[in-house]
Amino acid sequence: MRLKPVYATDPNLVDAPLTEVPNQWAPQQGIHLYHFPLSLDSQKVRQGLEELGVQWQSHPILLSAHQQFSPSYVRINSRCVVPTLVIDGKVTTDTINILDLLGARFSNANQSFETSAEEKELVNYWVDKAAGLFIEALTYGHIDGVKKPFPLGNASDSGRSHQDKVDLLSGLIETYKKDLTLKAAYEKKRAVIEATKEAMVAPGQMSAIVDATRVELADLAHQLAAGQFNHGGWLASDAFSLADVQWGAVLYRLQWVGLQPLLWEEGSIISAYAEKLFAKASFQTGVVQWSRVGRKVVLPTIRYKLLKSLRLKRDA
Ligand SMILES: N[C@@H](CCC(=O)N[C@@H](CS)C(=O)NCC(=O)O)C(=O)O
Repeated sequence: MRLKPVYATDPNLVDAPLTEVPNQWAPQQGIHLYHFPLSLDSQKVRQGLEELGVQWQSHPILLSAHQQFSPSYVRINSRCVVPTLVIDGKVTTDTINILDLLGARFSNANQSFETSAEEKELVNYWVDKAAGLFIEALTYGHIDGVKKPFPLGNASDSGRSHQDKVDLLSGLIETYKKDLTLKAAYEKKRAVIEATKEAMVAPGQMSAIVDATRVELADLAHQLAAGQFNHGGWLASDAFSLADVQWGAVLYRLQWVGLQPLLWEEGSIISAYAEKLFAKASFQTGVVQWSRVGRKVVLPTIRYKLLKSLRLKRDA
């Protein structure tokens, strides 16, 4: 039974994270983030950038229009996922890896994410725990009694959106069969999506994933009560850390998809922690302001699709 995302459990199925790898297809100057407004991992990295006070250029990759599969993007991130960070033509992938790099490069300026050596171990433990939650399944999978918000409502249809991606990738593998780099990226991605879909639709899977998540949240409540949070600090340290960046986006997502009543009690220590996380200016700028679905996702997607069809008509 699969209870965690492929990226957290199967390093052999996905391309290894890149750290500052020169890439001729990437912008050669400045700090650039390729991201999707509603993506959980993009939310984490945007908050990290805000927290560190880093100026960055935004490149939205519309997952709603499957832009993560466009050849120009796949040449930068062969995992076909967001986010991707580019600094002066050098590519860094994988959310945990990107946040570590940002912390190492930019934390001196304002001491953000600085934790003691003992705290660091605990911070990493809670970073990995958040990254191991199967948020993709909880977001898209059908859960009895839970009505997903717009625009997810339709996608929560027993793996239909994942099957659409598998079909699209099969077409791309055929189209790009002579470009071995693209072909390999699409084949790997198709295998990841097939494994993810299976983990959402097989009988009993979704309820097992909900139960496993509830256990993790009980651990979270325990740590909050026993650790620094109870003394005016944060999850794993006195100062705000990368563990808090991870959990802020996670709790916000679980609330948004209507899972809070199944996972933690209203008014509990988790709610108090969530409130403190969501009140941070970096969270408001990096996460909340990008969550306006109409303006940030629906309109850009319509615009992109219209332009694409106009271009196709013109070329015909
Ligand atoms: N944690 C991995 C995976 C990231 C990931 O799964 N990103 C999602 C959005 S949060 C995505 O791009 N999904 C698009 C797709 O799988 O087609 C990483 O940071 O590289």
